[in-house]
Parts: sequence; structure tokens; C-alpha cells
Amino acid sequence: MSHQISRILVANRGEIAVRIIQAARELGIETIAVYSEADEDSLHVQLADYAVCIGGPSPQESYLNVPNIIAAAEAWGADAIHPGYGFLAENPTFARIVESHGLVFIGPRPEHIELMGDKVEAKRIAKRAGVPLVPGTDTPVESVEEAKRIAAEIGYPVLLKAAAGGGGRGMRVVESEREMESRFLAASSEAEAAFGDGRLYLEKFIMRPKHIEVQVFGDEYGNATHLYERECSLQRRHQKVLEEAPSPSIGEEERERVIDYALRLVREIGYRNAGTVEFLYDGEGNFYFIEMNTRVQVEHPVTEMITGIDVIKTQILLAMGEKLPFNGDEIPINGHSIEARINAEDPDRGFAPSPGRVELLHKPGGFGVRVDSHVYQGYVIPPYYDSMVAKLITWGRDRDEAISRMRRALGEFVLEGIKTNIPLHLRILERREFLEGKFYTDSLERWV
Ligand code: MV4
Repeated sequence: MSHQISRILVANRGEIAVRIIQAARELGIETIAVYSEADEDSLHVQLADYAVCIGGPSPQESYLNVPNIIAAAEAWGADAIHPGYGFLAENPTFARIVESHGLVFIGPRPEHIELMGDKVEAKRIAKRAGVPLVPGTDTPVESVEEAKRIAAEIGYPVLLKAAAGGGGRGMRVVESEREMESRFLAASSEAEAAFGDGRLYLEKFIMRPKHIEVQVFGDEYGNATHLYERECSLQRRHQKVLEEAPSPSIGEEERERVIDYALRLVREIGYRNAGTVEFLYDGEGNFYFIEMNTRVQVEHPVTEMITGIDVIKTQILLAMGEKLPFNGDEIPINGHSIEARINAEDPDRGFAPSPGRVELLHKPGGFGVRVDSHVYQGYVIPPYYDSMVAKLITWGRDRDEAISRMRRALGEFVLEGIKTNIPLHLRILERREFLEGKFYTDSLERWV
């Protein structure tokens, strides 16, 4: 079925709103920006064809304000909504409301957002599809006693995770049986407070894993494909800091296998649009499915750089009812790409947000350098949203070239008036472990 899209409402802000507006314009599609009272001067407002203020500075009043977003879409004649990432992107109720107003939701079916939002349900589906899981439960653990019994079977250390979780909230490592009760209660109440759902499940704790994720796509006719993997092991407090594609940690055999696992899950449910299937990798050939993200990810540019495929355009074309426009197997990996997330934060104050006015700005450029950003000179970074101000992406024929280019580009970046994590990135790029690919999800916190 084909769905006409000639005007997209972009239900987001910052760099991703800019990115979506750019992709739409290249397709000849008009855009409507929505913005909060704190974002009047934001770049996405200036770049879109139309712009509507939808409420106050807090996300609740604006970017999460479903009635105002739907009203803006109807009043300004949108026929589709792109949710970006964060905010309403993985809210199945929002996706349903969008569709019930006769608008195209540029993303997965609401039931698939809901299914994958329940991490325990996602594990059951992955298991059914023959995707390897971390040893542990694929149903919620009902009591401290049951948790102790299962942990004794699989062996300590174990990890308690929130069924409604993701992003590390409601997660606790348990080293031994005597820690179980207090950790169980802490994880459960944290999950209840954060998600209104205190259900927990339990997994063997994989020591020093790598985080490898596969970019997948499905069309509405049940076809599925991939655009290879990204490695995102360098994180701080569950926030990714530096990502790359392809993973420097796996060979061809592992690559084919992890892609096969990801596509099994996608085909099992007939997933639609873009998604990411996340795995832990133990460095010895074993992948374990952990969760699926049903949105476009911050780090999608590194995939674009090595494949030449525009991920956002692909999302729009799939939402219009087109068949998959490419077969990932036929798209060779071209070189290597790295993304550094540039955040307005103060390394001397424990990386606390450092909002304020950008007094002086020079973005790096030249061959193999890309900057995705909503920031311009004179722009005042508001304190209400996340602290990412730019994504600096480099491409090279190989990983070494992408790394030297990243060092060069970070050196060119001038961002005065605010503190940034650029010095942190430069230090990462000097680490022998980074250069040798010997880094894990806990490495960055050990280094800083
Ligand atoms: C794990 C794990 C070790 N073993 N599961 C953290 C967030 C959530 N998406 C999954 N996470 C982890 N799950 C088992 N069984 C270690 C982590 C983890 C992690 C994963 C990916 C990237 C960064 C991380 C940082 C700390 C812990």
C-alpha cells in the first residue's frame, strides 16, 4: 500500500530534527518544526518550512505534549510524523494516536514498539526465533527466593534488570546470595519509580562485554535487511560517548552470524521501518541478544558513512509503503567511520551539563569529516534538554585513517563559551587499548 507523504511534522528538537528536515527536503517533502518556548531560536525552527510553538520549556509541556503535537499536525496539514529518538519515539500509545488521526507514523508498528519495550517479552520472541540469549530468565522473577534459586543454578555474579527498563535503570549486579535481597528490593523500587513497573528478570553477568548492535530495516511486506553493525562499547553512565562502524572486534564469520541473529528477530515479528538489535559480545565468538531499539539511533551516521545509504530517507521511503530499497548483503562496507558525541558538559565538575551561550564557533570540515549539529555561533544552549551539542563523524579508508582524521577534526573544533567533552575524546584517541580495539563497556569509566 502506498501512503502519500508531502509534509512531515518533526516531533523532536536539536540535531536529529535538523537531520530529518534535511532528509525530507532532499526528497521534496515539506516539514513542520514544533518547538518549546525555550527553543524559539533553535536551528530546526529556522530550517523547517513551518514552525509551531507547542508549549513551555519542560519536555512534559512541549516535546512530550501529545495533544499539542497532534493539534499542530492537523492545523498545519501534516500527513506524517517523524519522532526522531528519545521523547515520544518509543511510546506505543503515541504511535497509535498518530495512526488513529490518519497520519503516518514514521517508525515501527505500535505493537512492535510495545513488544520490544517489554525486555522480557523481547527475550521470549528472540528465543523463539533462535537468537542466543544470556543464560537467565525469560519471564519475570516473582520473589527474592526465586531469584536466589535461579542465581544458584546459573552461578554468580548475576544481573537484575527491569522488564520495563533499558538504559541501565533498575539494574543491579549481585555478587553473591547474601546481596540478593537488598539488591532485588533496590532494583525493583527503582524500576517501579522510573517505569511504574517493578518487574525484574535475571541474567548471568557477562564480564567486560563489548556492545555490538545491528542496524536493521523491514518493509510492510515482511522483507528484512541490514546495514551491518556498530560498536558502541565506550559509554559513561549508560550514555554512549564514541561509536564506530564496522566493529573493530569481530571478523567476517562473526559479522555474518550477528547479522543473521538480528534478521531472525526482525523476520519473526515482521518488523517494519528502521531498528537496532543490541548484543553483548564476549570477545570469544559468543553474541547474546539483550534488547531491540525501535527507533533511529543517535549513532546512525557511522552506518551511513560506510554504506552510502541515508538511514533517515530510508525510514521515510519505507513509511510511504515502498519496498526495501536495497539489500544489505549487496552493499559492501566501504572503509571505517567513527562518531564522537560532543556534549556541553564540564569534565572538572563530574561532566555536569554546561549550558550557556556559544560565543565562538568553528566547525571542522574537509575530506571525510561530517558534523551533525543544531548549534550556531550566538546560540544559547538551554538547560532543559540533553547536553549533546554536536556529533562529529569521520570517515577513513580504514580505522587508522578514521582515527587520525578524528584527532585532526577535534583539534579544529572551536566551541567557546561552554565547556565540552572534546578533551575527553582526544584522550580516548590516545589510549593504546582504544587503538588496539581492546575496550569494553566498562573501559571508559576506568579511564576517566
Ligand atoms: C548486561 C551486562 C552484562 N551482562 N547484561 C546495560 C544497559 C542495558 N542496555 C544492558 N546493559 C548491560 N547488560 C549482562 N547479562 C552489561 C551491561 C552494561 C552495558 C552494556 C552495554 C553498554 C554499556 C554497558 C555498561 C554497563 C553495563
